[in-house]
Amino acid sequence: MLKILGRKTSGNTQKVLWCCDELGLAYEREDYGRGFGNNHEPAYLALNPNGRVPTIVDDGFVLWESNAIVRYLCARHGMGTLCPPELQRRADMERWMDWQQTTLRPRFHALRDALQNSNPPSDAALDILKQALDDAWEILDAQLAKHPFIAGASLTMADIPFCYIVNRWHRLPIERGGLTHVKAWYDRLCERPAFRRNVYEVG
Ligand SMILES: N[C@@H](CCC(=O)N[C@@H](CS)C(=O)NCC(=O)O)C(=O)O
Repeated sequence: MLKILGRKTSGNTQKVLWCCDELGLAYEREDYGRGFGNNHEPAYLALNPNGRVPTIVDDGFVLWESNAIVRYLCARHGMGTLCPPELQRRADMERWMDWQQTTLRPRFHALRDALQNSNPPSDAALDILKQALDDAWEILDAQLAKHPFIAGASLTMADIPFCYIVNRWHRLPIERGGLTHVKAWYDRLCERPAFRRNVYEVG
């Protein structure tokens, strides 16, 4: 059976848990990572030398990097639903998945870390971080103006990696003006039981 190693409070693990739930996959999950203190033990490092979560083991096949795991699971179990068979449709979705990791994620973490810092930066510095994140959200907002989900009319693997960021961004103590399409998309995600179970209710 598919095994998922990672604490459920980890945003990157939430991508994999939500994905499995949307696909209706059975799996076993074991707690690894912050608080559990076992992700730097030799047995875990032998699977994932980064000592980060999540890692999956699927019939002996070991994979780490959350977005690579989502791609793998969707291609294996969601061909024609979460993963399209057409190469160009798939490349379009993978582009958004990469953009989540390389563009949105660092800007979100920069703002959130600054807000949570016991010695927070000045308002002007916070405004710069917030603007950088809003600039990225604007790009996604324009995409979501075209259709209800990132890559079309229904949920696909393109949406999955955004789960924890859009959820946690809605909980930051900041003004979230505009971005109406991002907000409507988040409301749409929150209507999905699998999203609520694995992301919204965990935080
Ligand atoms: N690029 C990796 C990042 C993995 C990562 O940084 N995971 C965090 C949790 S979201 C982690 O392992 N933190 C340390 C810990 O939980 O002990 C991925 O997407 O899987």
